[in-house]
Amino acid sequence: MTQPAVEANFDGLVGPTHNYAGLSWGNVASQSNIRAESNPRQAALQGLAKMKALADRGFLQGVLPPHERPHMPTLRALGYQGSDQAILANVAKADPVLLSAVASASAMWTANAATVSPSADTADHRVHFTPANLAAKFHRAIEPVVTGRILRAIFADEAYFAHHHFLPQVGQFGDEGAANHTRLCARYGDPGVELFVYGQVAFNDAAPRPQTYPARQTREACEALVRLHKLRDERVVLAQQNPAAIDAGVFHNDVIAVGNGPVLFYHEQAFLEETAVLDAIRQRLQGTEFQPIRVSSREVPLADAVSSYLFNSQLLTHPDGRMWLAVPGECMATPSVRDYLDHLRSLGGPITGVDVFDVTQSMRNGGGPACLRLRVVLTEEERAAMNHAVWLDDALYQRLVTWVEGHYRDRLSQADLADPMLLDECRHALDELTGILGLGMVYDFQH
Ligand code: SUG
Repeated sequence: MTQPAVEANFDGLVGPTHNYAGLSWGNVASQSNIRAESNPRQAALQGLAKMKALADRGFLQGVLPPHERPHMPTLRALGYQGSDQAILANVAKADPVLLSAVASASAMWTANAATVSPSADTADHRVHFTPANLAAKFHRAIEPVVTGRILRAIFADEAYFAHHHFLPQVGQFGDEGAANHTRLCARYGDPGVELFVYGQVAFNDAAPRPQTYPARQTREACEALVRLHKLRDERVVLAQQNPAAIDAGVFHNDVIAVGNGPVLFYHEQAFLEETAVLDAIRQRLQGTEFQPIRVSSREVPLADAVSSYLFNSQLLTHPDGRMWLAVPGECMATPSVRDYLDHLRSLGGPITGVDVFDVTQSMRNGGGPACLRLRVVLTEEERAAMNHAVWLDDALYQRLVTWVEGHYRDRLSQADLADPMLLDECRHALDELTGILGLGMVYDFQH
């Protein structure tokens, strides 16, 4: 007996240290904006505006908090000693790249926070969460501990929610979370097909893999997630990403494909074995009609898909049943993509509306609308059992805008990351935020 469920989107609130450090080899935008000045206040307000617009449209919208940055416990674990002030001065001099890494606001991209399996798919009928280990990049590998604490603080009731430790933090089990995971289903509350996409098979040197850029997710990690989340094999598809796409800058599958309900919107160069992937999904969806929407390279060249982030859009089902695509503004500045979106709207379904969002501050680091959100499908009982303070309504939106305006700087350079005042500002802001969101003490500095 399936229970009705809804999909909630939990967006990462951009942190006060949002900056451009060029830390992500393989992510073209991060590389091209290295050392540009950022505007953390504008970044956070852009993210909040997107959340508010989607909440106003009737979508269920939650908020996940930023992490504490610069992360002093990481610097201490690496041997830096003395007061926070002395450590910041020393690391800025000795290793400015390390300082940028521990100061990154990258936890904002919550599509990389965790993999989430709804209770309709799991053998014990609980919602399963595994924080992503983000082993491929040092600045991201320091996220999963606090991500785990935050998810437990929000989804605390073990009768409904199961939390796993993140996978071993080595490349062979590299896991980037929901960015490489899509769920296809008829209605959200029905058992779905979980599609896991990996960039390489770690324990087989002969298997195809990208030549230039790293494949961050492995098949071995996907297989572990399937076991941990107690998914039924006949409801799971494991697919390899096209290595050539990774080498063209598609560092996560959500830069080239997005699924929702029975629809998979994808570029023809997304998968290594396109036909086999589609066949497997179709077969496992059983009675449900699978609706792939394939975009060809002739319609949208791969380079345009990467620069516009067309596929990093949010594909959402409105409570009235219509499907919406929430695209980044960069799509409108890319002629092939703009033309394609006109064509898509003229098809008369399944995607009936397109909304454009300005998230340029995040886009300059390679994070589009879909990177900024973690999807969690929840039944009514599960919603009743969780922390309600994280739902974005008018009051929380106003409160968070005031909070951002009171605590965030409007310009930040790499040199500013060593400013001890920034560390203090960040701690004050986050201490207040845990109160607003009812999270308790999730940060190291609070202990
Ligand atoms: O991991 N960028 C992030 C972007 C993550 C996008 N997420 C999804 N596609 N779901 C990354 O590459 C850049 C940070 C810097 O260079 O300052 C960064 O971490």
